[in-house]
Amino acid sequence: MQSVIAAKPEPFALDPVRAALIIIDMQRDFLEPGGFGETLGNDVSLLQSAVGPCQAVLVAARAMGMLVVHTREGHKPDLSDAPPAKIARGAPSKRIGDPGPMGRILIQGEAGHDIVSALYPIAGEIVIDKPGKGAFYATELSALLKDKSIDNLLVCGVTTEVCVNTTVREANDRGYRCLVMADACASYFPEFHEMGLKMIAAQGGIFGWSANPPMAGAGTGPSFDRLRMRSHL
Ligand code: TIU
Repeated sequence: MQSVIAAKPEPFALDPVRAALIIIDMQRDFLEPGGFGETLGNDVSLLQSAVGPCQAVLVAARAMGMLVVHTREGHKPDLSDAPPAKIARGAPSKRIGDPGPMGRILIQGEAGHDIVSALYPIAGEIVIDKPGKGAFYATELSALLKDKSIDNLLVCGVTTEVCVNTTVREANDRGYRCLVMADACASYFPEFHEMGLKMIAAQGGIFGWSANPPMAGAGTGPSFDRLRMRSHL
């Protein structure tokens, strides 16, 4: 059943059979103290605002039988997929691969690399491990979506202007229609969150659409319409 979601710059027609929900990098390394986000000098508590709205979107997507994809940014234990320029960047308190309170920073298999418990994947959902900011670079995501004839993506997660934006730009160039769930994204920089969303929907939707997800705890239903989607901006 097709839904029409209130969105910027115009309503977004959603056919759940041809759509996937992509939840970007809702990992302990970004959301909890002691992980990669904090080593970069960020206040990780700023990302908590996305958890409830992501849960609401996830509940709705599961109720609609939509394909759900979770992504995780991180690297192999031997760092063979971590560009030296990425490891050397900035002046973090700990570098990628260094030991931290949640295990080695941004390394696959460590506690910090895992998805936060509130949004943990269930059986049948797909987890994509990505070495870059975009979910398409050096991953199996393109092949997976093509195999399932999916050409519409609902995107949420963190951070708005980094991995969410990069993924939406990659997806847009590959022909996907992307709807970014505004309140279900967050940034360490509130002004970048706002501008990151505006950049996507400006110029008639140059990279995609933006909308607000259903209110957290709004319940389940067969379509996003019934979950009282709110227009963004
Ligand atoms: N630093 C920052 O804002 N983000 C990242 O490094 N990765 C993601 O956004 N996932």
